[in-house]
Amino acid sequence: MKLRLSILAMSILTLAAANAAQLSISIANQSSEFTSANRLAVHAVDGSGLSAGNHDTDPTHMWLNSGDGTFPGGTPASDPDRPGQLAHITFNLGGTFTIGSFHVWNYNEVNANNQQSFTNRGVQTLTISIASTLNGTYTPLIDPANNTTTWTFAQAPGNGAYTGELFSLSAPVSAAFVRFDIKTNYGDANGLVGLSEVQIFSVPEPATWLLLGLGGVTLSIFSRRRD
Ligand SMILES: [Ca+2]
Repeated sequence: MKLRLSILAMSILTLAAANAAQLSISIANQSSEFTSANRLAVHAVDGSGLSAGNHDTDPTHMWLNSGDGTFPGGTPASDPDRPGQLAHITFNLGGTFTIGSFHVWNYNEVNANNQQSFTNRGVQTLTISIASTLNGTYTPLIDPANNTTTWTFAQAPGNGAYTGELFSLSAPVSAAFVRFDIKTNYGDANGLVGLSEVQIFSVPEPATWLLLGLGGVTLSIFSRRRD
C-alpha cells in the first residue's frame, strides 16, 4: 500500500510538472528602447534569436534601453527611469495565471564584424514584482537564493550556445503583470542595459491539483479492483 501511495504521489507530481505551461507574454511597457538599431523591447518576448533553447548574439534579437543618451537612437533619448535604477520592463501575461518559474537569457550581444562582446550591458541586479492590473500595486517577489527582494542574473557568455537561466519561485504566485526594475548592469558605463529573452511559466491552479489528486485516487481504486 505504501508503494502504491508513493507511485500515486509521484504520478501527481509528474502530471503537475508536465502541466507547467509557457505563457504567451507581451510587453506592457518599458522605460526606453533602442529604436534606431531595432533593439526593441518586443525582441525580449518574441522568441527572436532562440533556437533549440540557445539564444544567439545578434543584438536585433534583443531589447536594449537608451542608456544615459550618449548614443543617439533611443526612445525616449535617455532613460532616467526611477531614482536608483537603470531601466524597467513590464510583461503582460495575457490574463491572470499562477506562475511558478521563469527563464531568462541575459543581453548576449557580440559585434559580428570585430567580435567585440557587449555582455556588460546585461542585467546584474533587479527587483521582480507582480501585479493584478497594469497600473495597480506591484508586490516584490523574494529570491529563494538569498531570501531578499534583490535578484541577480548571471552575465551572458557572448556566444551562440547560451542556454540562459531558469528561476523557480519558492511558492507559486497569482499575477497578470510582471515588472523587472533593473538596478545595475555588468559594467557598461553609459547606463545601457538589456535582455535577450524572457519566458514565464504557469503552474496548475490549486483546484487543478485537487482534480489531479482525485483522478489519481480513482485510478488507484480501479487498479486495486484489477488485482
Ligand atoms: Ca530574443
